[in-house]
Amino acid sequence: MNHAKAGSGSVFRSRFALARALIAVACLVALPLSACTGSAPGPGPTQDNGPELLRKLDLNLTLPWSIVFLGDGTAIISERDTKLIKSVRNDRATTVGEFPGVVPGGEGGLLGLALSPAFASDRLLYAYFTAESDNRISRTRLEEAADGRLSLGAPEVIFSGIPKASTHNGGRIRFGPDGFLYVGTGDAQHPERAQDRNALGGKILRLTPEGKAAPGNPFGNPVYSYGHRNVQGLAWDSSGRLWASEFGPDVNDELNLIEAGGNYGWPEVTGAPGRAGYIDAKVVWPSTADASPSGLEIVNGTAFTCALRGQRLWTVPLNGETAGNPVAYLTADYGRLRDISLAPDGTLWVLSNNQNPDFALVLKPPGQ
Ligand SMILES: [Ca+2]
Repeated sequence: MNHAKAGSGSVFRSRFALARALIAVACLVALPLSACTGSAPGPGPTQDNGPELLRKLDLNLTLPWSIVFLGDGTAIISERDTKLIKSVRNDRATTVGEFPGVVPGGEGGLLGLALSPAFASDRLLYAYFTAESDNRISRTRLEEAADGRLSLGAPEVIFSGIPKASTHNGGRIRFGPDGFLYVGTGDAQHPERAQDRNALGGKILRLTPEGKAAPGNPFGNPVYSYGHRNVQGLAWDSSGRLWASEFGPDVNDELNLIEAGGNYGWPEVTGAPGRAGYIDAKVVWPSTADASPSGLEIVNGTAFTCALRGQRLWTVPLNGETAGNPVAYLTADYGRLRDISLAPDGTLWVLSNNQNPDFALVLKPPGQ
């Protein structure tokens, strides 16, 4: 499970207990509504302006983890445990191929996908996956035959050494508007790694397309931000700000606004306690039973994040650097939701995570 107790010692447990108590008090007396209302959202500005479900695609998927789109609207999907890359055209899924080198286990396996910003010319598909001894990123050409059939070329490992474990493997990858590859990692059950700027666990990394530390990184290494527990979603707003979703421990799932060099607290603090030296989350879901936010997308000033344990789609109105009151949709109607991605036709596709079997929901975002 995503929310296995992370702290193995009493130090962590006591800190969480203290954090819970402080947050409970703060929510009663001081913090703005947005930081406290995740468990019982009231009517918000987007309440009557939410996404509209257009159709459910029974694609017979098995634990899909990530979805990206080619320019022609073809969906490319990873399946965590089967190690398969699948494509969806005309509402039907086809196996493209097995991604080499994947060793599934627990929450690990074939995880995040990203397309090269120059995909039209280089046709490179990037994948973050769990291997024998680590989590790593490979890229491979996504070849297309004259008849339209897709296939995978020979993979090239561009980055390795991200710690793996049965839980907290991170796995989301996405190219930013600056052309660099951002990577969400997890602490892999070693919370202390998150505060070590020279360790790869519990971070957002920023890499060149070839897998080197991107120029301008705050610490002269691959690390872009730190103090994360298990980053699961990455998206940029229309002004180029990076937002990230993250699993909390048994409390305090987070939506964060990411700054280069920022310390997001784990394992010292979670949520938004206002402690000096740590950046507060913009949205805190006090109960992970309501959230466990995974894939993240931002459309027309609204952040959409899929909830696994919470079995719903959360929407959060963004206004500059401020996040408003989260509002839930699809609650418990479709089970666990894993990833969300904007298609070229302006629809939002959501992947389920139920293994019975899994499907995609096609939504019309508000304002489209
Ligand atoms: Ca945090």
